[in-house]
Amino acid sequence: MVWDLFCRVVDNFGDVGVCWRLAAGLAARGESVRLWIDDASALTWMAPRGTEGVQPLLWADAEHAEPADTVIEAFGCDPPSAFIARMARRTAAPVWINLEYLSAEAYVERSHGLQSPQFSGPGAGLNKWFFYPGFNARTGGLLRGTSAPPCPEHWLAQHGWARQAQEQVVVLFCYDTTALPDLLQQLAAQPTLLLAAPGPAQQALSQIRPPTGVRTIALPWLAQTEFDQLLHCTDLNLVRGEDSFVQAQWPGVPFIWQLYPQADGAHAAKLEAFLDRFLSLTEFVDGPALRQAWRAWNGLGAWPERLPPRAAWQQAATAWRDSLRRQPDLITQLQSFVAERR
Ligand code: TRH
Repeated sequence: MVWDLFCRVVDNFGDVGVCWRLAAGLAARGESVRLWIDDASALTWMAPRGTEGVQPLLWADAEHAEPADTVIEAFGCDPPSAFIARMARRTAAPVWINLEYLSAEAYVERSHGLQSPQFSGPGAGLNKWFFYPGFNARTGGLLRGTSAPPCPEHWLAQHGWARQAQEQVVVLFCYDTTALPDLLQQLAAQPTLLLAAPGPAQQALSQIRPPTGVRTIALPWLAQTEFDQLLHCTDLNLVRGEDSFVQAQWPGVPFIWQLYPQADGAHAAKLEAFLDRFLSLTEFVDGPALRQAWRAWNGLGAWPERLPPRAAWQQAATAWRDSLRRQPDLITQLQSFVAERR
């Protein structure tokens, strides 16, 4: 089956990251994907070799294309109106889905799977379905990488990131933050190898001297499959936005999430909603310290005196991962959702 997937890059790499992961995941299950994207530049490092079954195409060229059986717009990105008009003219209307942003808030369960009949505009007569990713069976589930097994032996060393004796390995992928010195102080309680992603993480590190015991390496942009693998080879992952946050939940390794900051402060409620779920499911006794650390990392409070003890935190991350594995992943759910509506 052919899927049309529309992706508009607003900023950063989450739009392209989610769309590429979805497209590659569908292709890995035998689907054919036309990825209509307005700025494919990040794909040069994120997916340098592409993948069979996914065809990246210029957004503007969709104006003249014939719609396929399924049309997905990521994050309400509004496909070109000429394309939507052609969808409405098709004898069998395509299944049209809006893939929404991820949140653990309660509205997601209420909104997942709702339809929005189109009464006016180029798509009049069509139905658009809302598909919400999420953390339980009443949502559309989560995207998983197509590869990334547990860390292969010597993987870090092969990349030049070998850990030295006693070192913990920490990935740092973040936005601008004033909380970095506090984080580094906490990490320095143990010898640490900090692997910093390009962008704000490396810029911030270039302006401070890390405390004794913290060794830093600046990473290049990695292909998405390599980045996924890296998250499985570490002791702690600091991730951001949407897609790296989801992928940091699969290894069963402690993670700290920096949310995409929203001017109206909506990210604060999003953070609490996720932690409420995580802490209640895992019954993590050091929940208050974890919550305080996450809030602090997001500029929403002061650092706790210490990070949660690593063994218990690790156990909680694994329990959480196991619970997520018990629900069908997003692509499985999307395929059934579409099949039921065709
Ligand atoms: O880049 P982001 O901050 O994206 C953001 C958020 O998604 C935010 O919610 C959204 O509103 C905004 O974009 C538009 O973080 P995110 O979501 O983790 O996306 C990063 C992608 O980059 C993810 O797919 C992982 C990938 N990546 C690599 O492939 N290689 C790398 O080396 C790194 C660091 C990331």
